[in-house]
Amino acid sequence: MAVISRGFGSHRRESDPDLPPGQYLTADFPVLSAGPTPQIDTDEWTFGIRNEVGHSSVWTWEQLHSLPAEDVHTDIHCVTRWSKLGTSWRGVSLDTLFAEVNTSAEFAMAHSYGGYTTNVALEDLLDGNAWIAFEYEGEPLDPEHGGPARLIVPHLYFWKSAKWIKGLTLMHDDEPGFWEQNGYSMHGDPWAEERYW
Ligand SMILES: Nc1nc2c(c(=O)[nH]1)N[C@H]1C(S)=C(S)[C@@H](COP(=O)(O)O)O[C@H]1N2
Ligand SMILES: [Mo]
Repeated sequence: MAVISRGFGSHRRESDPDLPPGQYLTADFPVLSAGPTPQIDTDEWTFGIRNEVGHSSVWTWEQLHSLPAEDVHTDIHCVTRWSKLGTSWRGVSLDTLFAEVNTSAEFAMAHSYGGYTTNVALEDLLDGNAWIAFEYEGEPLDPEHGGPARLIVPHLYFWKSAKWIKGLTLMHDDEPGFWEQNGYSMHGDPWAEERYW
């Protein structure tokens, strides 16, 4: 008779209901960056949202921190198949930032310091779905994980969560970002396994 030690093996973990199909659990926090880590001084950091008629709302680091921040407890899922459950972040909700933006656009292109881009639909950014995060597990966000601040859109695969976020450009029509031009899904829902096209 087989001896089953509960709580250690991969069986319990891989059948975890919080794990999307085709994902495995990891306890560490891998770094996935398409290029070098940019060094951005918070004195020079800004985040802007440019709407579809070219009007920009821009926040300095200080202005971002004058807005109400939220603690976010969430799972994250990378398309390379690792998932990490129960991560903790602190940041400003995109709903708070979009309160200052006039738009009828349906899509956004996220732009990062360093040149990375990724497209996200506004419905995936609003209604409590996305944040500009500047703390991870109670500490300032590590530069290699996107510090000083990154976008987090945790219900989509993690490539949509642009590190070193610089701004959003709003668009009526969806356009592919960096990985999307290289074959990744335009949407990226891990529960529907929207990995590649
Ligand atoms: N600016 C930027 N953001 C990025 C990336 C990148 O290369 N550059 N990689 C994406 C991918 S593919 C993943 S899985 C996550 C990885 O985040 P991490 O390095 O904090 O784990 O960041 C995403 N955001
Ligand atoms: Mo990724």
